[in-house]
Amino acid sequence: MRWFGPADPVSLSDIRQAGATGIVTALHHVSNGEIWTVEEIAARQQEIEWDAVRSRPTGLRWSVVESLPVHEHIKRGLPDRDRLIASYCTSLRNLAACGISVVTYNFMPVLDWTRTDLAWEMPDGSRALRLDAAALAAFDLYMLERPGAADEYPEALQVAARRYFDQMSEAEAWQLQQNILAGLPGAEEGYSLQQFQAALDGYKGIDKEGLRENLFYFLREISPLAQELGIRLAIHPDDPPYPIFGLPRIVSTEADALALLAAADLPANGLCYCTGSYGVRPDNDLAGMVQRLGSRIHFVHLRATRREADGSFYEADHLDGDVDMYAVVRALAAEERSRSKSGRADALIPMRPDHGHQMLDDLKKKTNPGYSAIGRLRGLAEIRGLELAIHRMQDSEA
Ligand code: DNO
Repeated sequence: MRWFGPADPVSLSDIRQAGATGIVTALHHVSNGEIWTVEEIAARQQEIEWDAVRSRPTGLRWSVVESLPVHEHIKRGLPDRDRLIASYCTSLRNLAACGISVVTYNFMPVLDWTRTDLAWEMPDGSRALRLDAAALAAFDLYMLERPGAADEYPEALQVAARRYFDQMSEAEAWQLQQNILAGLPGAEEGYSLQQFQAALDGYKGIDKEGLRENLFYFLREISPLAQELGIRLAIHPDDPPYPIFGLPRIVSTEADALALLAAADLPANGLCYCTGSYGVRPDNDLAGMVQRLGSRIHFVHLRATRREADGSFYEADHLDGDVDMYAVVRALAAEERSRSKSGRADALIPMRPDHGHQMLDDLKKKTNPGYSAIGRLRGLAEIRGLELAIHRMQDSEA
């Protein structure tokens, strides 16, 4: 399970009790572009793995880094990118020296994941994250007033956005802006409206092809080193998996994934397979992608969304979204089996239950949106049960 470090209201002990064994975390206090030193990595590792009060191992391991962030200047291909990539490589070397071998990152310009509503009420009273297409357009068209934005939305959505905007109270408008710009858990940046527009302007002249070239450049630089160090790189897909705010997106589909894997064709250059992100697009065949790309999947996020007619979506229960979770887990289990047959050292693919509803006791607590304890515990428990049953079935078939 993911842990945001000492400030996370969900403790390591909570995570252990949820049934997790691996910790997914980052040095969130080190700013983007700075080097992760061996001292800092080892100290965090010690905190996760050693129970100092009882003088014994906690039973947890820091198994995955999420994320080692990629600097905006690398994404934009600015002249100082070589220096920044060299720092990134030093961090990879330091992680390898500490025995950490899976590193997640993303190549989304400006914003990490984006939602408009962080407490959408489900019929059972729990709360979910949601992206409302009209709210996003309302923010873009009437609050940010981004030049050229109107050309990017279909007529019907512009009308819905206007209605949405006109109905909002000032407090709701402020909340919407916060939800989009303040940075969701794990994001490194937060912006004011002006800062945001300036950050968007930084991508003027960078289209899909340009951004892709910058990713490929980065991958060609870091993949051979990762391969040599025994580090498996896992790129997180775009969330949502389509362009927003006029920014190009390049990790949204199977074709995108294939292209980036081919750009540096080494096993180390791989994917973070996030079913919640890829699954927002009906044209992504989620189980088929595991069958076809499986050997390069180094980390898995399991989560399901439900799509709505206008492009909105919300985060459903893990087993109750548009994702066929049974088919995905079955394909992953088959991939693990084939790895283990061929003697691959990484036969077990790390997985975390991604997000969860705010529910039960957590409704009374301050929680990190998407990252409260109980909803994720529920997701983990359901997925582990599913996995166990699939393993048993595959055993009896073998
Ligand atoms: C959201 C997460 C993302 C992810 C980064 C990876 O819950 O999936 O923030 O960690 O995009 O770099």
